Amino acid sequence: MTAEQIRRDELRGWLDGIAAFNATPGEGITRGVYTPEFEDARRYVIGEMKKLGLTVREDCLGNIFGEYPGTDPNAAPVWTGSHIDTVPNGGKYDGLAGVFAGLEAVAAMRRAGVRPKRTISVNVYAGEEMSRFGVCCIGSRGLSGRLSLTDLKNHADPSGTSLYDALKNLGYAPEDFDQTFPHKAPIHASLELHIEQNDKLEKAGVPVGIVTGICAPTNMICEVDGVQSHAGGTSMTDRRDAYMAAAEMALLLEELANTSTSDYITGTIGEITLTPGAANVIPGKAVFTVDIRSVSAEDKDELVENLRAGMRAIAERRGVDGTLTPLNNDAPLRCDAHLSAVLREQADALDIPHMDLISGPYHDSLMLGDLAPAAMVFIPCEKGISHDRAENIDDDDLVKGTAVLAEALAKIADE
Ligand code: HGY
Ligand code: MN
Ligand code: MN
Repeated sequence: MTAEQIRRDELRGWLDGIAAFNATPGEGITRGVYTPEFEDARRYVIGEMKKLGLTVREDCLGNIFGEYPGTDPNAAPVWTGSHIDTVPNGGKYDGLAGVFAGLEAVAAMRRAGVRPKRTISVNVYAGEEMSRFGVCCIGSRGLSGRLSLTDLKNHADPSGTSLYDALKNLGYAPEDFDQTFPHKAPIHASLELHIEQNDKLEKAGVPVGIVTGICAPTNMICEVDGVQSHAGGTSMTDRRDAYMAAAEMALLLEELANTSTSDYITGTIGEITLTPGAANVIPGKAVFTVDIRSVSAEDKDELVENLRAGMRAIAERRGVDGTLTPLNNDAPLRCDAHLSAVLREQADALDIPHMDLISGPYHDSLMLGDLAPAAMVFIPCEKGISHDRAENIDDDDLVKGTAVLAEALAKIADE
């Protein structure tokens, strides 16, 4: 499949078509996992898979498997695909580019009469983004064995609805969880196309990136308990201000990430809630999220340890209580060297420039690396913007990335 054989308009049509399933029209894309928009988007993808003649399977977490059968049904399959859920007010391409690139890759094979030995399954993994249930990569985490039935029952959204009950209410059968997860049949390889979500490819003027390593998240919730009191009646020396303590802890996180010697490490606080949340009341409580990423587990663990110690010292000095509760602490993934070499060879054969890079964002491939050798191919996104309504791609880059993915899938599926 050369780039000319990849249908640019079909890819654009799918990306625009699925964008209709959105809770915030005109304000970016909001399609949280297990919401009505998500379920509509799942039905849309299943419909497009069936139009391509794929055999479609689903599981009780809402993962979808669109299978392009190989000539040897007993050979371990090759997986590709990504996610269709989004962050609030996010973009049109995070995850989606990989799902539709996978569909077009197998469609191009079918049009070219290419039927490899191994079945190629184009997958949609449910709930890749950090969800309202406080867990990310739900579908791929389940497949990899890092999620249990107990987790389904323990993870709940702010209304107190457990992930288990949310699945039941939608007609899934989470009671079958242990029969399905972790995925037991062997997988030969996993390849995922994704937008870079950074600006290295764009700055280098290169249309394709080969991912050498995927950073992994450590997500935690920090609760600071101080003393709620009057904003005017309490002197500055008498305060036990939960927010100011949280703010100092936030600056500590930033300083630790900035001064780390790691190849790639980030620290982010994306959400904070103050109680009671009134302009003339010193907050008695602050609850905030901590998101730490690194391509090195050791560097991440070291930052977490230094953060814990620093937070304790801040809490002591300010007379507040602080707790740091871990949600997940995932291991980074070094992408498979052989699969990455095949991707580079196919890009060279297609005369498509490429470069290696690390992925700061995590992806479903991080979990799938537990099941099979995994590799990723990136395409640029405009100014590196992602997780924002301004997220944008050049369709020519998506066509090139899809051609590289298609050629690599066909070759790997014939191994
Ligand atoms: O947050 C991430 O890295 C991914 O986009 N969910
Ligand atoms: Mn994302
Ligand atoms: Mn993504």
